[in-house]
Amino acid sequence: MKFRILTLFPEMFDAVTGTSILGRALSNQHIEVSCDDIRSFSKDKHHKVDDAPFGGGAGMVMKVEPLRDALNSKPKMPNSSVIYLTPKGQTLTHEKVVSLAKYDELILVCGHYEGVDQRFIDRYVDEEISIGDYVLTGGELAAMVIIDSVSRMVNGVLNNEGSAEEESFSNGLLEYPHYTRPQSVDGDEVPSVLLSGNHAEIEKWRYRESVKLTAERRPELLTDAQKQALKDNFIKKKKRVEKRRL
Ligand code: 4GX
Repeated sequence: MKFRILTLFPEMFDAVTGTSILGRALSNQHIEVSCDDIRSFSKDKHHKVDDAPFGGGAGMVMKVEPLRDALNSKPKMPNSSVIYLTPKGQTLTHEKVVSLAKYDELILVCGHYEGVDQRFIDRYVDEEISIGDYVLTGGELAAMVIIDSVSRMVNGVLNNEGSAEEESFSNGLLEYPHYTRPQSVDGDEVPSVLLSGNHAEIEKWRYRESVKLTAERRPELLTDAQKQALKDNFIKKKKRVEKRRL
């Protein structure tokens, strides 16, 4: 997977290229990250990349020509998508991340100021994506969220086989809680089922914890079947309590 970024602040991307899992993915050539500095494509003597909005109003708008020339400075791969990061875009979800991972190249356009001239978006952008309903100072951090989340869906990037599948959202649920050594810390114990060695019971416990947590925090993620299972369980428990009382 190749990520190509059009930005006014290429040095910001050192944050994702130098470290940890993405650093290794780069050295292993599972992913590739390159930046094109939009300012270096300005033909203006002051390297101007923005101008006042037609119609008036506050702030500045990024000009078409430097963005266009930066984009056209390299050939696109055949299976690529040009993405503009903006709060107006489709909100990023796990499903969207998975579908973006199918491209060979993602070209990420990072805007600043009040945004970019609409004519650049209309002519060159394939899709607009938002990473959430809040406003950043520029598109760079949003582009890094795309790079990070899409990279881990690329084969070979995560070394522990299957772990991208096993976690939150791949099964549509929030993840069950995790524990590690020591077995007791400050009087807080690990749930005993996890020490039992009974893998079928452990799997059941984890699934139930996932469903319980999702019901508490993100009930909208539960399927009708999962909600029904929770209700059935609740009724069963109530009946057990009633039986004990008799
Ligand atoms: N998810 N930003 C884009 C420039 C801008 C301003 C106004 C269009 C209209 C963001 C987000 C985000 C900050 C990137 C403003 N573009 N990007 N930038 N939320 O907040 O992706």
